[in-house]
Amino acid sequence: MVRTTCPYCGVGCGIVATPDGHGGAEIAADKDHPANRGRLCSKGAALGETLSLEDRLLHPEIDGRRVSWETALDTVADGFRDVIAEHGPDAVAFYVSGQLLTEDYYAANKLIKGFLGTANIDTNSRLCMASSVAGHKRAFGSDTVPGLYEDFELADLVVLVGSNLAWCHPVLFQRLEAAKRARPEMNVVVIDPRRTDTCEIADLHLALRPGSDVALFNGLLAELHRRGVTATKYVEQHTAGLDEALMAARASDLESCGLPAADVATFVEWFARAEKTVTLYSQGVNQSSAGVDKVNAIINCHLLTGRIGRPGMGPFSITGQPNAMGGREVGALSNTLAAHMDFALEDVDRVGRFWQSPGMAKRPGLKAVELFDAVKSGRIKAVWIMATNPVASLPDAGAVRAALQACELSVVSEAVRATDTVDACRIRLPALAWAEKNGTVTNSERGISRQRPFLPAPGVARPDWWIVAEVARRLGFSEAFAWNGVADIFREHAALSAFENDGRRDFDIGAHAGIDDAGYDKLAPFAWPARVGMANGGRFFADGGFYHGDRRARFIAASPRAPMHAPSAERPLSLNTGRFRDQWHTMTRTGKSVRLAGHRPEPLIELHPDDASARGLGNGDIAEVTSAWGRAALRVHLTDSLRAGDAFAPMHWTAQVSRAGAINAAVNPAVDPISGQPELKHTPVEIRRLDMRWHGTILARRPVMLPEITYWARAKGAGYYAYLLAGEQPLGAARQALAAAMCATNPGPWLNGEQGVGAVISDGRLEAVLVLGTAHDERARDRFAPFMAMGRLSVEDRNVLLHGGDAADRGGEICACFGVSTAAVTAAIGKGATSLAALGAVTRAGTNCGSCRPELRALLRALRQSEAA
Ligand SMILES: Nc1nc2c(c(=O)[nH]1)N[C@H]1C(S)=C(S)[C@@H](COP(=O)(O)OP(=O)(O)OC[C@H]3O[C@@H](n4cnc5c(=O)[nH]c(N)nc54)[C@H](O)[C@@H]3O)O[C@H]1N2
Ligand SMILES: Nc1nc2c(c(=O)[nH]1)N[C@H]1C(S)=C(S)[C@@H](COP(=O)(O)OP(=O)(O)OC[C@H]3O[C@@H](n4cnc5c(=O)[nH]c(N)nc54)[C@H](O)[C@@H]3O)O[C@H]1N2
Ligand code: SF4
Ligand SMILES: [Mo]
Repeated sequence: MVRTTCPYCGVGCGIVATPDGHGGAEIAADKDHPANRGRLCSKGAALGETLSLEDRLLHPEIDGRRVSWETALDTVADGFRDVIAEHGPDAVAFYVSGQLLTEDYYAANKLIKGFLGTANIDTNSRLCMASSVAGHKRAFGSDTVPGLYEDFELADLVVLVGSNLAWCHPVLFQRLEAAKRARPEMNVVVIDPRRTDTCEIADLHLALRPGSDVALFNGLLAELHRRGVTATKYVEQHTAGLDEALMAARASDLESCGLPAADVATFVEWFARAEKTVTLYSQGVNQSSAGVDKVNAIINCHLLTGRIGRPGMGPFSITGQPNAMGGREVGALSNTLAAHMDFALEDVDRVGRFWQSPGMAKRPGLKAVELFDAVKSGRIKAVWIMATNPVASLPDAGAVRAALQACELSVVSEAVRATDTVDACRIRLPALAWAEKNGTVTNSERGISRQRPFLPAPGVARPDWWIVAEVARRLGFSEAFAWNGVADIFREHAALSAFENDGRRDFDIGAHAGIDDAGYDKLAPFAWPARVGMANGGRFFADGGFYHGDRRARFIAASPRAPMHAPSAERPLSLNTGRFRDQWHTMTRTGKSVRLAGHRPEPLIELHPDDASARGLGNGDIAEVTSAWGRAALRVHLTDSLRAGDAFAPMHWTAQVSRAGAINAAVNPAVDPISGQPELKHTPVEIRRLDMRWHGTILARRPVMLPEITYWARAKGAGYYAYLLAGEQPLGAARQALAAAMCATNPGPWLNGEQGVGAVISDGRLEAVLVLGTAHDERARDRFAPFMAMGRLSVEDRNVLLHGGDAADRGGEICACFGVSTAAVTAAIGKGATSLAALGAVTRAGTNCGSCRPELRALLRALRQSEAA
C-alpha cells in the first residue's frame, strides 16, 4: 500500500495505491489527505485502468529507430552544444509542463537558465495560469494564492467565474456542494456564457457575453464603492491606486455584458452583503486576450472590501494541472526565475551565486506561442519538449506541427508512444509515468504532497530529472547536476527558496531544506509558506504585507476590451473550447479507460438550436468548423445551454483518436499582451453541414488503419476499439475499403449480414463488426458490444448479430463508475426514484465518485418538469 497523489487536476487528491503484483493496482482515495479526505472523482477512480504498458514509449528512438540511452543522450547533448556554439544560446528552447514533478521541473529550469544561458523555457502553464500569475504580480507584487480550500466551506457567497468546477475540479465541487447542503443560506453564483453542470448548485447563473468579465467586475467595483462597502482602513493602510481603478470602473459599460439588469442587481446585492465571499476563477478568465485585466478586475473588488486572507474570503485562482503551482515555484515560465524570483539584476545575481552558474540567462525568454513561431521561422533550431503535447494543445496547431517537422533537432520526453507531438519529433526519450514516478507536486492551495512510485520502471524508461541531468553532465556540468535522487533535488529547491529570503519572497519552504532521505520518503502533505521556525501554511494578506516595495497592494485600472478577433459576417459564431467531465487533455491516459469513454465518446460541436436550424444542422450531423486558421469536423450536439451565437467544442480529441476532431487546428493564436496566454475561449468561426453519404460504426479487437474518410473517432471498449465514422464517398466503395482495413489487422473470413452489417468471425469468435447506413445510428455500438464480450457465438447469437444486433436501447452512459446508462436512470425515475439517494439505491449511479451527480440531478429536474407540463 503506497500513499501518492492524483496526476490529474490541481485539487491534488491523495490516493492509496495497492499493487496487485501483475502490473496493476487497486486505487482508492486517501482518507487522511487534506485535499480530498476520502473522495475521488471519476478520473481519479479510474486511474487503475491507465496503468497497462500498452501504448507506452519504452525505448529511446532517433528517426523512428530504437537506440541506446548512450546514443540518445549523446545526440541530444551534442546537438544542443553545436547549435549554441554556432548560433548562441537563444537558438535553443525547452517547452515543459505542469505535469512534471517539482524535482523534474527544477532540473530542466536550472539547466537552461543557469547553464545554457537562455530563458527560452516556457511551460504549458502559459496556456493555463499565466494570466493569473501576471494578475497576482500586478496586484500583490508576488504570485500568491492567498486562500485555502476550506474558505469555500466557510464562505457565505461563492462566485465561480469561468470555471466548470463540477467537471474540472470535481472533488472541490463536492466539498462546496456538501457545505451548501449543510448551510443552505450560502449563495453560489456561476459566471459563464454556458449553463454548465456547475450551475446545478448555483443560486444565480450569469450567462454573460463571452469576454465581458472586466465590464462586469468594474461595474461591481463602482457599485460597491458607491454603496459604501469599502473597507476604508484596509484600503488606506495596505493598498494604492483606488482612484484610477474607480475611474476606469465607472467609465465601463455594464450593458456590454448582455445580462438581465435584475440578475446583475442580485449579484451586486449579494456581494455587497456577504463579508465572507470567495471568488474562484479559472480558464474563462485566464484564456483571454484580456485575461490579466480580468484577474485584476476581480482582485480589485476583494481589495476594496478588504476580503482577503481571512477565513471564508478571498480571490482564488484555481490551478488546472497537478503541479501548475510547482512550476511557478521553480520559475519555469520564460519570464520568471527560480523560487518566485524574476529577472531583476539582484535576483539573477542571487540565483547565479546559489547555483554557481557559469552564465545565467539575464532576460526573459520567449513565451509559448512566440516560442513555436521562432521554431517555425528557424530562429530556434533545437527544442526539447517534456510532458506536454503542444501539437494538440497549442492554438493554430497545424502551424506547431509544421514547425516541429521542420526543426533540425526536435526532442520529446514522453511516457506514451503515440501522440501528435511524438509523431512530429525526431528524438524520443521514454519517461516514467505516474505509477513509477517519485517526487512532489503542489496543489491549488499551496499544499505540497508526495507522488510515490508503486510500480517498477518499465523497459528502460527513466525519470525526467535523470534525463535532464544526464544531458547536463554530457555538456560539462556534472557537479551542478550530481544528484543521487529526488530528495537531493528537493533539498536544493527548498534551500534556494530560503536563500537570502528574509521574508521578502512569499515562497519559502526552508524548513524542509535539511530533510533527510527517510524524512522525504515519509513526508506528509504540508502547505507553504514553511519558513524555518514558523508554522506551515495559512493564508496571506489579512494584515497587508504585500510584496511590492512599499508593501501595499495595487488596484489596477482595467478597461474592458472585446476579444482580439471579433465575429464577422463571414465567421459569425464565437467558438468556445474546454473540457469534458471524464477526459484529461489530449487523452493519452484517460483514453485508455473503458469506463471513462462512456460519458462523451465523440468530439462534439455544441450549438444553440437557433444557430443549428439556420444552417440546416440537426443532432448527430457532421459539421465542419472553419476559422481563419484551420478547420475541424465534429459531431453536432444541440443544446440550449449555450447563448445563441456561441459554439463549444472539447479540447481533448487528437489525430490519434479523431484526425478531423482536433479542434486546435481551428483555434486562434491571439494572446494577452501582458501574460502571453492564448485566447483559447474565443475564435470567430463559421459552421456548415457536411453532406455525409453514409454513417457507420466499427467494433474491432485490434486497431484498424482506416482509409481516408471525412470523420472518424475512436473510443476504448471492453476488449475492443469502437470507431464512429461518416463519409462523403459512395457507400459501396467505403464499405469495401473499410472491410479490407478491418481484415488487415483482425484476420478471419468476412461475412456479409443484413441491414448493412458485416463481420469478421474467426473460430466462432467475433473479431470485428461493421455496420453502415445512410443515417447516423447512435445505438449501434451498444447493440454490438455484447457480442464482443462473448467467446464462441452460438448459431442464434450469430444470426442476431448479422441481422443488426439486439435492439436494447441504453441511451448513453451517465455513471462511469458502475456503467449505468441514461436509460436505466430514466427507468428508475419512472418507477418512483425521485431523489439522488433513491436513484443511488436502485441503480448505484452516483454512489461512488459522485462526478455524475450534477447530471443525475438535471435528469431528475427535467423529468419532473416534463411530468408537470
Ligand atoms: N475533466 C477534466 N478536468 C480537468 C482537466 C481536463 O482536461 N479534464 N484539465 C485541468 C486543467 S489543466 C485545467 S486548466 C482546468 C480548467 O478548468 P475550467 O477552467 O473550469 O475548464 P474549461 O472547460 O477550460 O473552462 C471553464 C469555463 O469557462 C467558460 N468561459 C468561456 N469564455 C468565458 C468568458 O469569457 N467568461 C467567463 N466568465 N467564462 C467563460 C467556458 O464556457 C467553460 O465552461 O481543468 C482541470 N481539470
Ligand atoms: N482549445 C483549447 N486548448 C487548450 C485548452 C483549452 O481550454 N482549449 N487548455 C490549455 C490548458 S489549460 C492546458 S493545461 C493544456 C494541456 O495540454 P497538454 O499539456 O499538451 O496535454 P496533456 O495531454 O496533459 O499532455 C501531457 C503529455 O505528457 C505525457 N506524460 C504524462 N506523464 C508524463 C511524465 O511523467 N513525463 C513525461 N515526460 N511525459 C508525461 C502525456 O502522455 C501527455 O502526452 O492544454 C491547453 N490547450
Ligand atoms: S478531483 Fe479528480 S482529477 Fe482532481 S485530483 Fe481529485 S481525483 Fe484527481
Ligand atoms: Mo490547464
